[in-house]
Amino acid sequence: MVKLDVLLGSALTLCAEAHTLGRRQDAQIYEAEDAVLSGVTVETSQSGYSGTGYVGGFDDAADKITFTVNSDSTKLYDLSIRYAGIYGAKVTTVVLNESAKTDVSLAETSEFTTVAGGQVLLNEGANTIDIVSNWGYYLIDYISVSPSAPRPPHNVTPTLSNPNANADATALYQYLASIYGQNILSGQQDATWADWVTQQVGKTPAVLGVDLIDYSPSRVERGTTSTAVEDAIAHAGKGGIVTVVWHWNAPTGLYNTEEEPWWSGFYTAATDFDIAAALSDTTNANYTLIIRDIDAIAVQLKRLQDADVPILFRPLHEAEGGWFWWGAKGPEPCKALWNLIYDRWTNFHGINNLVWVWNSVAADWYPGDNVADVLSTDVYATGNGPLSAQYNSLIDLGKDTKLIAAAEVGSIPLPAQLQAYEADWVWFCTWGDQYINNAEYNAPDVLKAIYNDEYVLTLDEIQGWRNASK
Ligand SMILES: *[C@@H]1O[C@H](CO)[C@@H](O)[C@H](O)[C@H]1NC(C)=O
Ligand SMILES: *[C@@H]1O[C@H](CO)[C@@H](O)[C@H](O)[C@H]1NC(C)=O
Ligand SMILES: [Ca+2]
Repeated sequence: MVKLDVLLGSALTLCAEAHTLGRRQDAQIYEAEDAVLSGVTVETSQSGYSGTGYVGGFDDAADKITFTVNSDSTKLYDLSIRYAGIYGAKVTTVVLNESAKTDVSLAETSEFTTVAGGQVLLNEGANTIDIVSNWGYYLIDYISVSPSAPRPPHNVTPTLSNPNANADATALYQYLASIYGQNILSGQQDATWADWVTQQVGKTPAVLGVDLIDYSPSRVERGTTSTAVEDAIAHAGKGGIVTVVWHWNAPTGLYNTEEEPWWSGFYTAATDFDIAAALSDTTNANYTLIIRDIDAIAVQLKRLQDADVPILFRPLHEAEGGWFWWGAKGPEPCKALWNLIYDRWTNFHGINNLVWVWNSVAADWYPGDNVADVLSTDVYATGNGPLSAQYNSLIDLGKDTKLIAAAEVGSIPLPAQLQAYEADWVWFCTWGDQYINNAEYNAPDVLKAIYNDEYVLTLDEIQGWRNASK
């Protein structure tokens, strides 16, 4: 169901050039043409390179450049990549010492330009940094590293964006703020997979993720039922925290073909529903259907509110990827839809148990500090890395005034790396099926070690969280 999230989710790493540029000091440059090349070649036809050339020919998954980078002590560095994206927007993978991986988006460019590649923790002596193909078809001029400046203290907004937020939501937000930078909450999507985690590692995730997908009217009218609300209430009853996503099946315009069945109707590819057209005129029949759907989900949110369950609520997720219809027409209609749902649920329906979780990284998609409480992104890289490039991009997006969450992951970040990189994700939520139950993403011993690490909070360790920050 999230296959496309996986293929394209990695593209969510967006450039945080300002972040790196602001911090750059003593940059050491490593020319690609002087590094160890595997399956790639030195070229010179694209002008503007540094040194004696650049490296191209990333056309095979295993193609890579291996840089040997020296450090005089163990410390954190900001990595930059100088590249040209003359064949369009691509993604590359940065691999530190053959283990920690970070996916970095390379926007389309007509000339060489520099992009932030996140941070790398280099040990004293020689370290290796690989630039591995991933989407391929880009040109690499050099990489550079410069010691990271220490992260200044966070400056998290003390109150929720909704002035009428209820005591449950406020307590949840204050609890999250109280652990921010000290711990990470463990999380798992889907009650079945949360149970699986409990059986495998002997610890239960603190956060349960549920999906309101099957309450979408265009699915209900085709016979779907859901226990997402019951699952959420049950987890809250055990002292847990709940996060909610909504794969909103388009209200109408589902192709419903063999390739694009009605139950894929949240994908852009499965519907011709046009969010920009629907929002352009409030008397339009499709605007009415949008409202119908928002109101249908309000019924479910109210059940949670009535059960005193506050929610980390993440609608319109991964919008900037464009693979879901709410992001298919660019940032403006998406932001308008966000403002509409925010207003309708809070002000019209009086739903005040929500902590609003925004899930895109790019600044032009961000609806604003006044309608978001947590910034988040979804990352499906393997390697259990700290996802520091994405974390730093979200710090920049919210100017470090918002909590930051890894709302969907494949590979869970290693706690030691999170601390070393100061990547203070306040929770992670692993997706189900092959992401949690697959050694490629999370080896069984690694999963056990993560869930038993002191830095990682599990259900037993968050009991009484409502009163913890009072
Ligand atoms: C990376 O690998 C090199 C060589 O194996 C080793 O000397 C270095 O300590 C490693 N660095 C990290 C951060 O693991
Ligand atoms: C509503 O959306 C459907 C599906 O995209 C489209 O066929 C129809 O023309 C739209 N209706 C209006 C009034 O725009
Ligand atoms: Ca070069």
